[in-house]
Amino acid sequence: MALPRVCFVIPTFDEADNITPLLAQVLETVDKHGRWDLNVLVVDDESPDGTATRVRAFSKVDPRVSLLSGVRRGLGDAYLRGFEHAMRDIAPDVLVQMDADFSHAPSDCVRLLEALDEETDLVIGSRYVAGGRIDANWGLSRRLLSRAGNFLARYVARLYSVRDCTSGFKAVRMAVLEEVRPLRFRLQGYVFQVALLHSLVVAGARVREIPISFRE
Ligand SMILES: Nc1nc2c(ncn2[C@@H]2O[C@H](COP(=O)(O)OP(=O)(O)O)[C@@H](O)[C@H]2O)c(=O)[nH]1
Ligand SMILES: [Mg+2]
Repeated sequence: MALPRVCFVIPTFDEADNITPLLAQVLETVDKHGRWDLNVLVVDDESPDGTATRVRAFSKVDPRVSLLSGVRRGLGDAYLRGFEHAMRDIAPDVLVQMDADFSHAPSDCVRLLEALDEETDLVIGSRYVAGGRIDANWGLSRRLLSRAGNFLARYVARLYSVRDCTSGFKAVRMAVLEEVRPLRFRLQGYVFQVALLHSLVVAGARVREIPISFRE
C-alpha cells in the first residue's frame, strides 16, 4: 500500500539562517519513521536575506523540497498560495503548516502526524493543552496578545472546544481542506489561523489538539 503523501507548507520571510537546518531536521525526523511520503513546499516572499537561494540549493540535493516565490502580501496570502500550489503540484493526502523559525520543533512533527488517526481530520500543535509549553523568552505582550486572540476566537467565533485557535502548527486532511475551497480570506497571521480553523470546524472537521513546546 502506498504511504500517505504529506506536504509541509512552510512560509518564510528572512529565514536564511534557519531554513537549511530546519529542512534537514524535519526531513530526517519524519523519514526515520518511514511512514509518510514526505514533501516540503517553502513559500518565500522575496526575502532580502536570500532565503530562496538556500531553498533552491537544498532542493537540488533533495527534490522533495520545492520553492514557491512571490511578492509579499502578508502571511495569510502566502499560506493560501502555498496551499493551492501544493494541491495542484503535489496532491498530498495531508497538509502540514509549520513556521521556519524553530518556534515549532521538528521533533514534534512525528507526533503531529501520528495524531491524525481515523477519527481525526485536523491536528493542532497546541500551547494551551496540558503538557503544552511556551518558552520564557516570549514577552508579556506576546503572551497577552496570544491569550486575547484565543479568548476572542473561542468565545466570539464560537470555537470553544479548541484551546489554541491561533497556532500555526497543524496537520489537516486534504479531503477536509478541499471542502472549504476556495479559501478567499487574505488575512494576517493570527487572524488567518482563526479563520482557517473556523472554516474547517464549520465544514465538520474533527479536531484534536496535542501539546507542543513553543519557542521564540
Ligand atoms: N512567505 C511569508 N512568510 C512570512 C511572512 N511573515 C512571516 N512569515 C513567516 O511565517 C512564519 C511565522 O512568522 P513569525 O514572524 O515568526 O510570526 P510570529 O512567530 O507569530 O511572530 C515564519 O516562518 C516567518 O518567516 C510573509 O509576509 N510572507
Ligand atoms: Mg515566530
